[in-house]
Parts: sequence; structure tokens; C-alpha cells
Amino acid sequence: MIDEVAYDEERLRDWTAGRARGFSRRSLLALVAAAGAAGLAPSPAHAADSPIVKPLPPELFKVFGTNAETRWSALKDQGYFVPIDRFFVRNHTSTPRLDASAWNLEISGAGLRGDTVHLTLADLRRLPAETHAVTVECAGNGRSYYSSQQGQTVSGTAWGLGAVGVARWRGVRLSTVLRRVGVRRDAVDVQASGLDPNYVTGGVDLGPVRRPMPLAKALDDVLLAYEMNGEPLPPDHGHPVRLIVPHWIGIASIKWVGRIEVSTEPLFSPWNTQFYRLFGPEFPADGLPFDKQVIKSAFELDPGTTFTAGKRVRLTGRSWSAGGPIRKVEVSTDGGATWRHARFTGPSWAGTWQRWELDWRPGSGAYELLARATDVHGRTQPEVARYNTLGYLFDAVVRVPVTAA
Ligand SMILES: Nc1nc2c(c(=O)[nH]1)N[C@H]1C(S)=C(S)[C@@H](COP(=O)(O)O)O[C@H]1N2
Ligand SMILES: [Mo]
Repeated sequence: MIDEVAYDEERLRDWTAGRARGFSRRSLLALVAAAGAAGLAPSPAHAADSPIVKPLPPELFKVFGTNAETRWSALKDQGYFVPIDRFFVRNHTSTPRLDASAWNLEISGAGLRGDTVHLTLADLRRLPAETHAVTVECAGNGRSYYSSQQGQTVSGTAWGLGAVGVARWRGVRLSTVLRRVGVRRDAVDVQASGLDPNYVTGGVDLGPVRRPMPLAKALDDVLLAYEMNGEPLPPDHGHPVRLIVPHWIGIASIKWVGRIEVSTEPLFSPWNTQFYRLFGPEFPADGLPFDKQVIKSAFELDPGTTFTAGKRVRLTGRSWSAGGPIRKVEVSTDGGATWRHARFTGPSWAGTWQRWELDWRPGSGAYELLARATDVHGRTQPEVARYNTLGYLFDAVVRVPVTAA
């Protein structure tokens, strides 16, 4: 296991002390000044063409500018994996159209034993391949519930619970590639950069989307993925190659990877200093860094659904935790007054979700449905999520209004 908390805290100390190459505290202050009243929340301008390539029919997606969230009702009667046509998309700018035959991956940096190398997709495909079921979830998934359920003001995309998906990702382990290229003993961090357009916010060009991770994580379970659910990676999900970083927040899984830097000193980017930190009254002034996801549950229905009164309905849903497999899921159909255990359906692969169901016969009226998961380590969903101004890591039990008539 990688001690992510220790890593995050050490990087925070480096950064606060001004020992930051790549994205210093000074550049952040300049950025904050430039952003002014606009605040720090990402609010990219709309591209002229659609920023997302695949169709986004309203029965499958809710669109927020450059992003699209999966409707949970669109996962009912689907299999374990989220099909590509309904997998959520989180783009800081827009999906680039990359030609796989012209693409190559540059691996460089002081942490390499030799010179910069370039690998083509054919090079990667010649290396041993692995397929893993992995959850990709935006750190801001569930953000809208900070305001709608907790009455708090947060900034960023107002996701419901649909900024998450589980897919089968096939590719080569990053460790396989790094070991073949040759990494020095004193290498420290590994940072992938995307080939999508630079992210510009508040008039400041933050450069390509990128985020560092410790070498130990890069050598552990990270994949350079070129297939999703048995298909070549589609344009919106990183074609031709993306990182898949199990258990970590979605931003770690850099899409459209063009370059990987291996450093002998700590690396910083706006995506681990300015964004993806917990800011707010409970947290240090420079924000608390985090990498790992939390625990959540969702019903496979849209809020506001109307059922037929007196008729049995099978409620279905999914629960997931980055901490480990789900041990139990409790469901309440009366706003939290009483709880019943949901029945698990089908398998659950490590680090991904558990599907469940529960039968219910509502009389006519208005109801609030709640689902609360607990993982094997006893971590359970709280009633209230820890407030932070950017609205990350919402893990509280969500109240879903429905009616029966
Ligand atoms: N190059 C690049 N990689 C990226 C992003 C991006 O905008 N550009 N968004 C990140 C974020 S915030 C998330 S949550 C995931 C979303 O992956 P998906 O769009 O395949 O669902 O991709 C991550 N990788
Ligand atoms: Mo994200």
C-alpha cells in the first residue's frame, strides 16, 4: 500500500515552504489575484464545436458545459460495467481528435537512467497487457448535495451522483513501461500531461492538464490503458491512451497522455495545489491535499420518479468505496426512520461497486429514499459530508425524493 496521506502532507510542506518546481505558491497567488471575483472554480468557456464527441441524449446524460454526467436511471438493467455510450465525461476543455498512428508517448525527466524515449501505440501493445475493472470517479461527484442537502455554498460543476463509472480497462502497467525505460534510485514523482487544449481560467493559462503521483503509486497498480470495455479507447475517454489510477480521484487518470515526466524532486501542478485540495474553515490555509476517493451509494433512478401506488417495485442501486469491498447496504424508504438490508446481486470486484436490490410496495404519497453503505473496514456513509468550499468528496447519505400515485 502507498501511504497517500503521508505523501500528501509532505508535498504540502514542500509547497508551502516554496520548494515547488512546476507550480509555485507564487504562481498560485498571481492566479488568485487574476481570478478575482471569478473565484477558483473551473469555469471553462464553451468551445465552438461540441467539447464532447459522443452523442449525449437527455435520457442518458445531464450536460454541464464541457462535462456530462450519467443519469442513474440509465444504469438500471445494465450490466456491471457502464457502457461507453453512457459513461460520464469530465473535460476541462474539449476532447481532442488524436490520430493513434501519429501519436507517441514521450517519457523524460531527471529520474530516468537514460535519455528521453518515445513509444508508439504499437510499442505499448507489444508489452504484456492486463485488464482490470476500475472505478473512475470525479472528486466533485455529488457536489450539488452540499447545497441542496446541506445548505452550503460550493463552487464547481453541480454534479449529482453520476460522475462515476466502472469499466474494464486494458493496457500495459505503467510499472512495466517505467522498468523497461529505466528509473533511477532517487526518482521521486511521476507526472502525466494530457494532449487536450491547455486549461485557461481567470485569464491565466495553466498549461496542459497534469497531476503528479509518487513513484511508488506509479510502480504499483497504474495502467496505461488503450481499451475500454473491449473497444479501442473512445475519443472522449482518452484515445489513444490514458492513465487509469485505481482508488484515486478521477483527475489522477489523465486522458490523452502525451508526456510522462519522472522527476528526482517533488512535482506540483495546479491540479494538486489549487484544485483538489480541501479548503474551508476546517482546513489549513493552503488546503488539505487528497488523492483517494470515498464511499457512496446511488439508486438506479432519477430523483422525482413516480411509482404506482400499491404495486411492488424493485429498487436497485450500487454502492462503492475506495477503501475496500462493500459489506452491507441499508435502505430506508421512509426518510431514514427505519432501515432494511438490501440484497446483494452479482459479484463485486475489488475497488469497484456492489449492486443491490430491495423490494418495496409504496402506498400513495411522497417519500424519501436513502441508501447507506458500509465497507469491510467499517467505514460507513455519514449523515453530513465534511464541508469544503470546492465541494469535493461528498460521501453523505443522499435523500432521493420520489412519489407513488
Ligand atoms: N487530459 C485530461 N485528463 C483528464 C481530464 C481532463 O480534462 N484532461 N479530466 C480528469 C477528470 S477531472 C476526471 S473526473 C476524469 C474523467 O474521466 P472520463 O471523462 O473518462 O469519465 O478524467 C481526468 N483526466
Ligand atoms: Mo474530476
